[in-house]
Amino acid sequence: MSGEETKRKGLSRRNLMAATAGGAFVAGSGMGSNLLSGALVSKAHAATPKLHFEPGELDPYYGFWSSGQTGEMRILGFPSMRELMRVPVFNRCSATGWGQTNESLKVLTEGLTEETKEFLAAKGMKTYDNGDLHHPHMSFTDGTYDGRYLFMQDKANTRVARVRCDVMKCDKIIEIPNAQDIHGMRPQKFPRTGYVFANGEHEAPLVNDGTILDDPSQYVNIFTAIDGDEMKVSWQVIVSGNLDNTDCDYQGKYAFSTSYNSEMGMNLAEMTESELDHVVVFNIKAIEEGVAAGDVQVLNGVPVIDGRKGQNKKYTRYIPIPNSPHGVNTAPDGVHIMINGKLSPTVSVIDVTKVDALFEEDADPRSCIVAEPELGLGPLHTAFDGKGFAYTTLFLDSQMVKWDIAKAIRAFAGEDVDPIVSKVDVHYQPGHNHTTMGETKEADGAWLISLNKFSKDRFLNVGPLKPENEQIIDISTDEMKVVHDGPTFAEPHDVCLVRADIVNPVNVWSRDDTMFADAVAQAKADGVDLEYDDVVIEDGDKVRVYMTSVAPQFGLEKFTVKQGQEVTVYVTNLDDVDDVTHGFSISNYGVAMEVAPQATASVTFTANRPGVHWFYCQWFCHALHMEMRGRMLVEPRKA
Ligand code: RUQ
Ligand code: CUA
Repeated sequence: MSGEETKRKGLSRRNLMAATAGGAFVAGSGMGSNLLSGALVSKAHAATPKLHFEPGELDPYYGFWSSGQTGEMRILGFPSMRELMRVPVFNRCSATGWGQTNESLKVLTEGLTEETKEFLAAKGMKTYDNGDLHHPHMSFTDGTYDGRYLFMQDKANTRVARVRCDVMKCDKIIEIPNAQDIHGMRPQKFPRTGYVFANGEHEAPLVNDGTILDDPSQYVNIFTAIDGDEMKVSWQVIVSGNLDNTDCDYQGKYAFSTSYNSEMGMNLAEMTESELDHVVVFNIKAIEEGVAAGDVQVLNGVPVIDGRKGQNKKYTRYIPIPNSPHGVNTAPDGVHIMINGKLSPTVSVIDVTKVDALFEEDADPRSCIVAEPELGLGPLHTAFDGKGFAYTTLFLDSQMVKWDIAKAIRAFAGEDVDPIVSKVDVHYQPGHNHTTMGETKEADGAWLISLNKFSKDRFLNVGPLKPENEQIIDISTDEMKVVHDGPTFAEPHDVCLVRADIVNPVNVWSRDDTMFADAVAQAKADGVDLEYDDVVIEDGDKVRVYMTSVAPQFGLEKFTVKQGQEVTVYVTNLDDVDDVTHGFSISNYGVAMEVAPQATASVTFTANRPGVHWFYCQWFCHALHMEMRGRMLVEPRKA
């Protein structure tokens, strides 16, 4: 139903929304028992779902957002765009103490290679302080989100992280050896995750120890399969050309990665020289067999397969694609994979049922391409509504284009049909776009969001550094309509929009959670019961302070240490009530951490500043929150 039609019937979209407000949100289906007449109800199935939410009303979707160079993951309610939480991952967080608590430092350091640990130690660092998180994706079971984990990569320091969806905290970060700068990353969709596939974007010598320097002919790029349950690298593949984005099919057979630098150029002119770049197809089963058969070199403990052009054709195939392709997006129909052209105005459509044939001798590598519609300038990413339509961002045109996949296939076969349904301006320069559940077999077509790199004049001016802009688009009719502008800080590349019923976090920690297992073990060794005892244990140069907390009091009103001692404070939050989080901050010591209900958190520091230092709860928890404090007395070292 177009806007025109609705007006003719004297029923504006606003009225339609009002008529359905308060009713349960039913994605893309009939609006149920609303006030509309029977005739209008049947037409109303395509009406705009609810965008505005009353105070206290919950969103129908979670949005898990990346934050680019900020390095954290953000959780928003969608489509209200209310920011719910920031989950620190590769960054530091002043509020939660991520990067300073022992629990977070374990996550941030245990997955680093020995070489990186040594490099950082020489700089006086335990882990990196920055990250560049582009792509958050939820784990899958049978082709749809399963609410277990979120995986995400760090382009800046070649890492992959996992966030537990039960507590919404990062529990694993691993550095990917041999590869350089992980960009594209996707979890396996079928039968389950399983693997997390990760692309090394930047070219480097395979053993990058300085032996080879300015000799690009010896550079390679590495594709990595990570075991998402164990968070360990399973295997890697050396490829020709670089790797940008990746996605995989719904059969569990193939992964696909774009390469914009098939030239292996070292500067812009060289990287964009060739008219044709490629997509690499990874044959997962053949690679697993090759690894099992020992057709590998083992580098840094990882089996590495040679999948370069002209090598073992059973492992990889290279499909020529015009000019610097970027995004890879698998359609919910389970058949089509969209390769977004970037410098080419086209999207190349791969039919996965034709990919088996590519691995036969003398196969035409382009024989799996079943459409290549010309859509506009700068196609970067494509989203789907589960109804046969695709939505592609046009970076250079600052537009979203809606197109018909079946018509594009017919046009490619020679028929005179135009696959383009409509275009809408977005503001400005869109990168990723997303539909609700659109990266799964359960794509519901309720909403589309465009993640725009520039906001320019859309908001109050905040100086030379401007926010990005995220726009929600109504796709209930053929003509798309921008219905929401949302400024956002650096830089949400990507998001996954997950139906709320799939995600079920807990309200309080379980006392046997692995996150603070080390603290529990240390307490046990010290004969301390974390849930009852408030004690100070001196152990040579080390002091361990064990403290409970119940709003509005810490278990200790003071503790005394000697200047120069290494102090570890363990705080256990005994409050068993939703949302009663405490904090622990020591003034002028740079110490702060979050202690959520039923959690233990710990922090270690050297007491090198004598005097009276108040520790206080920095998380507002009670009417007497200000009084929730105590003293750390640091005795000066005797001269
Ligand atoms: S990439 S704007 Cu880092 Cu996801 Cu395409
Ligand atoms: Cu406890 Cu504020």
